[in-house]
Amino acid sequence: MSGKTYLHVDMDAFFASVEQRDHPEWKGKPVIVGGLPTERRSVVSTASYEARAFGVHSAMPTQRAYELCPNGIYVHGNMKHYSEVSSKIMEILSNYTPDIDQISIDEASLDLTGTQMLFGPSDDLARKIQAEILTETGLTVSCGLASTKYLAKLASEVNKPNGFFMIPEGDEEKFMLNLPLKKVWGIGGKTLERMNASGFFTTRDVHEKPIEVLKMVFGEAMGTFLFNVARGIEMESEKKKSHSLSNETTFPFDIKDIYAAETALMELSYSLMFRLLKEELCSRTVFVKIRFEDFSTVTVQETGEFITSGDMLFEKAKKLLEKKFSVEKGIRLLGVGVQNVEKGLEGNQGVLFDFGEKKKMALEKAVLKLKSKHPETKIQKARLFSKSHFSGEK
Ligand code: TTP
Ligand code: MG
Repeated sequence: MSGKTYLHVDMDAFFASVEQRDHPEWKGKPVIVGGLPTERRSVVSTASYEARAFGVHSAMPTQRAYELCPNGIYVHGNMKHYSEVSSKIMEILSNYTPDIDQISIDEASLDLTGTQMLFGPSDDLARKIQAEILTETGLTVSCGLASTKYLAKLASEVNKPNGFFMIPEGDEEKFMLNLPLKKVWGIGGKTLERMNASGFFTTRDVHEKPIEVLKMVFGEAMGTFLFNVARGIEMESEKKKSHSLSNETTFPFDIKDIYAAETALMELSYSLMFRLLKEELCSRTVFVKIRFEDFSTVTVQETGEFITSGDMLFEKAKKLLEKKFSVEKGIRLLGVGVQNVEKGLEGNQGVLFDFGEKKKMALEKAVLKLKSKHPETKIQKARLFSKSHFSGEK
């Protein structure tokens, strides 16, 4: 097979574990981070494993959580604090490979291929990393090891919390065939319903069907995905073939302040731009996805000239956000993305970009280089706040 080794790292009940660490009297108790039960329409950001035993989980309305777990400890989250803890964890991880992909605030994928000469067998290293994170931060983490990024993520979920699972090379297909359909990452609730309705209940059911049948029943993209995933084949081309790239974040509280929303949007825009530059992709179509506190979701998009810098992406995204923002409706999730992605930023830039944009792009490329060499470096951009027409007080 590929000869590659990926380690997926995912902190256990991250926000709740940080709270339990900071308040030792809460250890072993059901802790629910998010809104308080008295706050109408608030939702659970995450719950400690003790609270999960009552059926409480992320994104559940806090009032429902309270019905299930009235003796739980309900606390507001502190994003800034969790980000700091996250940086510390990412710093530890980056000591073992420069090839690290931070997937979310508490998850990262490490390419450990070739590090065995330096650090020994990867399963030993995974356990060493778990121990180091525990010593340094007082938090537990679950790790998965496999020959693809995708399978390593699935492996990290097998023995959660404080778990470790390795899919030995050659066992990829066997692992997938024993995985319940709902655990297949990429099969959401709606797809699962559709699959069940068409008589697919296990990965084995998928595996038995020829690709043509899967494409016919589920469409070209989903059919191909299912065919590959049931075989444990890395969807190598998935990223390249996918015509959109996006970044989104769920807030621990619903955001009602435009400035906070714009700041989050800026971070999302910049990290998305880094990905575009890294993969040498370009696009003309920007979209912003907003999920409001009542879970209604809107996507607004606009097609224009090629996006050539993080600033440009952010400015466009900000305008789209402004179209849908309302102080009356808190924002639960915010995302920014690009569609109709094309290969070949390099080839296009000469004709498409003016000098100012070129300079900006060169700067961002330099920052990107620095970032990939030193993933621990936090590159932050001072935000020049341009007054938007409804930002009011600032
Ligand atoms: P997850 O890694 O999905 O969850 P977790 O770390 O709490 O639990 P697990 O042991 O299953 O990994 O998300 C990381 C953090 O992101 C989580 O602690 C809180 C936040 N989050 C939300 O705010 N809302 C959400 O809907 C989800 C899924 C996560
Ligand atoms: Mg986690």
